[in-house]
Amino acid sequence: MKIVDGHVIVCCPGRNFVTLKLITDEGTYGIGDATLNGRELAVASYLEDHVLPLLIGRNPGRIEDTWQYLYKGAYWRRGPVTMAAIGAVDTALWDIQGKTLGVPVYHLLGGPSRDSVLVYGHANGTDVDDTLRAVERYCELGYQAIRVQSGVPGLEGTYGVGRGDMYYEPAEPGLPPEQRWSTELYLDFVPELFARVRSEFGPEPMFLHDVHHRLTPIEAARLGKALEPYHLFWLEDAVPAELQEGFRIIRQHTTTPLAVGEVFNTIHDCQQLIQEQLIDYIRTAVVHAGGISHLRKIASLAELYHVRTGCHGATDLSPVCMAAALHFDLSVHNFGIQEYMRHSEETDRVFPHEYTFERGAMHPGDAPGLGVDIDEELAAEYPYQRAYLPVNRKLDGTVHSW
Ligand code: KDG
Ligand code: MG
Repeated sequence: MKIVDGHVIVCCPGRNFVTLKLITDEGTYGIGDATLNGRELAVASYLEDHVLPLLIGRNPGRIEDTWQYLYKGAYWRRGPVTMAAIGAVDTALWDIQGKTLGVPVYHLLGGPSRDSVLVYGHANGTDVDDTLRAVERYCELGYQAIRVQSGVPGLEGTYGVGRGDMYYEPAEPGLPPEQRWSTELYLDFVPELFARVRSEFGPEPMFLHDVHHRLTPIEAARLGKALEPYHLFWLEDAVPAELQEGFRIIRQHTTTPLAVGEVFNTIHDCQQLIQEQLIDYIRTAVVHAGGISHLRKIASLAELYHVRTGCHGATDLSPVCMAAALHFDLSVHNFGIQEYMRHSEETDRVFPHEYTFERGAMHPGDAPGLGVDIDEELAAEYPYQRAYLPVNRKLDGTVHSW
């Protein structure tokens, strides 16, 4: 079998997505997500201009060889654009392989290690009462694990507080919006928020919180310690993770479990974090960390060190990535949890899929391949719209991590 054709589809059914489609001489095709929020066209060009010409004539069954060919063969390694492009090719090749053999991709990955995949949803509100109402609605929807984010009194626009109801979309059409930040106000507020959440909902639900890279290690240590009485499932992205050894400081001070990795692209970004057992959950995503093949290597390293997976699953990762993540999650032994920020109805219509949600858990379905498709005619009705993630500044105007 040979790859004879391929193209990139950029569409905006409520938000931008980049999708790679590879077609074989037997008529089978596979798809992969290549969406990099706010930098979508860079990956589209990388694929169209530099990668697609290399794939024509290749055997789609040579998944690992193609990965190595694109990674080592480019000479220029790593980075989000390169790795999203390689991730899209890898995902599409697993899809083709599953369809060719007539089995769901998880069967090719060793079969199911569990019956279904625990997911967490996103409760957010402009203040504590609003957030508590959102948590209640997620509990009613059957979620067992819920990420809790709330507006911080005194700050306009906080990470994780969405524009819509039960929905969170940070990218804005046009130029990047700016938000304001105060570490002091945030650190005073978050323990109060979780004290209220636990007192209203009791010990049972699993609660998560995302700091979104905004603290220094010692500030993160203080927050982790203050949150210990509320037994978080995890505290996410407590610090910007370029400095892996910075996590030692957090770890020395708190038993709150730590998660990180949604912006990582390779195993090299988390090697020290995993080997020194500085984290509990690794959040690398299929789309941004080189596809299913590379994620399995990260999971295997993590398994040795009691680190579990917790794949990123925000709305800016398309349903193609979501499907691929669910096949990975179902099969990998050291799975922890999967993020599930539900997509809009428009997005779901453009990407029909087999995956299902029931009582706080998901299943990828049993269709051959990934069990997800793209309706290209419908996608064409939603052309790309330039959009950016916000930029964050401290109250004195200094640029801060968003
Ligand atoms: O594009 C950025 C989003 O994916 C990110 O802000 C979402 O932090 C995020 C999360 O945990 O889902
Ligand atoms: Mg996050």
